[in-house]
Amino acid sequence: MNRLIVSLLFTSSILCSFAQSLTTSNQGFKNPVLPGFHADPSVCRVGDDFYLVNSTFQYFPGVPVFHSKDLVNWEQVGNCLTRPTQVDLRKTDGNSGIYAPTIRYNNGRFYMVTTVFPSRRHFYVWTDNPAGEWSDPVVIDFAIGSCDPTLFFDEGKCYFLWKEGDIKICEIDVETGKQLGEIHHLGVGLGGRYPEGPHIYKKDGYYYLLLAEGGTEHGHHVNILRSKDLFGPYQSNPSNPILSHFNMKMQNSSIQGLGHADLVQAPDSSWWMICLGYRTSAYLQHVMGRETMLAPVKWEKGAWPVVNGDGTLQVDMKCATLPQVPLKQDPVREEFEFVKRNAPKDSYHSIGLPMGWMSLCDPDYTKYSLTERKGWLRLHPSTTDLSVTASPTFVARRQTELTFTATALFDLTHLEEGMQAGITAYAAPLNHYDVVAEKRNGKIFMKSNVRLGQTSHNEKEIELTGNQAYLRITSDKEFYYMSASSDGVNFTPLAKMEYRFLSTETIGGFTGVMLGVFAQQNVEGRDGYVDIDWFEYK
Ligand code: 6LW
Repeated sequence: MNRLIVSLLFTSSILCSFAQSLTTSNQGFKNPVLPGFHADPSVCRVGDDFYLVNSTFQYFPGVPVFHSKDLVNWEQVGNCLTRPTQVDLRKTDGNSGIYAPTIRYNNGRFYMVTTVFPSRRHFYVWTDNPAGEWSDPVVIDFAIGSCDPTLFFDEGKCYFLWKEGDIKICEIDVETGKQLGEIHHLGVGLGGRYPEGPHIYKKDGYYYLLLAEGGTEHGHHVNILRSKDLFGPYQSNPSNPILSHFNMKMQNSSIQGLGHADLVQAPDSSWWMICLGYRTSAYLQHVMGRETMLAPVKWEKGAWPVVNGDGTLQVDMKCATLPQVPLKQDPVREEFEFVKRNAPKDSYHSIGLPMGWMSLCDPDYTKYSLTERKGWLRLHPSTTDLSVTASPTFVARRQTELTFTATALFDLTHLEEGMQAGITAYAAPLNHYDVVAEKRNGKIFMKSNVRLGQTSHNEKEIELTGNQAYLRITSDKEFYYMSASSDGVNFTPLAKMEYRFLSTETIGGFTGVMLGVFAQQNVEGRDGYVDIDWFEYK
């Protein structure tokens, strides 16, 4: 009888997994797989689990950690840099802070190695649980300068690579970060601008060196070389570049700037490449920063890898995928319920904000509360203005689509005279479009504020009726539109401003527009504050 039950159970489990494989689509996906400002992606696999990290520059917490079972559907499970003792981001901006990270796994430990600017110090943190807290930094003290470090584990040894003029490599003691052995030079790829983002893979008796060249603009592309000896000399793939949109075929693609890639093999032995790219809008400019893209790779034994057939990728990818495991979608309306995490007091995670929300530089956690009024985000204003390169009272999530509507509901009962609070499409301290509620002579006004370089302009303001303010920013790929309402139904247009003046091409730097809320005041020591009931993004 038992034998019969066991065989029935076994048969049913086979049928279930077969049925499951039929129900979850193995066909096609949309790029970017991580939309919005998710630059410099790096990926690794442990068993059936993929983990991916991105650069974050002046934003804190730094280096988000994403998890996936299929490389298409990703869930943010943590951040590598959550404590000010791990990294000093004071006064950093879109050209400094945390540059490209690499995530690797070895012997039960995850490692994330990166570089902090302006010191250009390379360091890594490690953990055995990527969704938890990561270690304090292990600083690489023998190599200061440039960026894009990576780790390569081979035959029980750990190698540290980085770009400093050319691509350099040396063995390190992974417990201490100390240099072991001499520094070897792996060249500059094929001689394109800015050889960077190196990674090494060992396959079929070769060491493969993958790197980006051309700079992270339209000329960006990826080359691969190989050698039988880890320290070279490396021979170039005759079919380089293996990934590029810098050609006539892709000159009109809505995705440009492909580069900074990493390769990973799936449990079914298929190979995949993640990389960065950006989606252009008007004037071939982009506002959302560099986003994470995915492409299939054909990598036969002893052959060179071929990315998606011809080294290009599309928004609508038609290729077969791994069995897709759809994830719970982010809520359209963030209700600011406190999220309990096993985090120490000095971790940003102790504030209880949902994953994906970030502040600037070195935030004062006491300015943010999800517990003083349950279900509301309370912001205590600071005298640090949004237009200062520091840490204003500000928290934001990425703009992930070209067109959107972002609305937040503010309770301004405790807004003091001279205080301001609002919603912002923030690209940089001197490049943001805001809808601001301000208390003046006992009355509350809602106004647009456009900050562009040395210019700050308030186009229009209306008086608030009551204490509940609905502040809104929408976009249509040409303009951002600022509007406000006292009842959440009738919105008064206040201003519109060109998309392009928040683009990377206009501002420079390496980040993308963030949509968030802020509070500021012109004098210290006031005990006013604002409460935000929800933030809706669709
Ligand atoms: C990063 C470099 C790059 O260090 O841009 O696109 C730099 N690639 O690899 C900043 O993201």
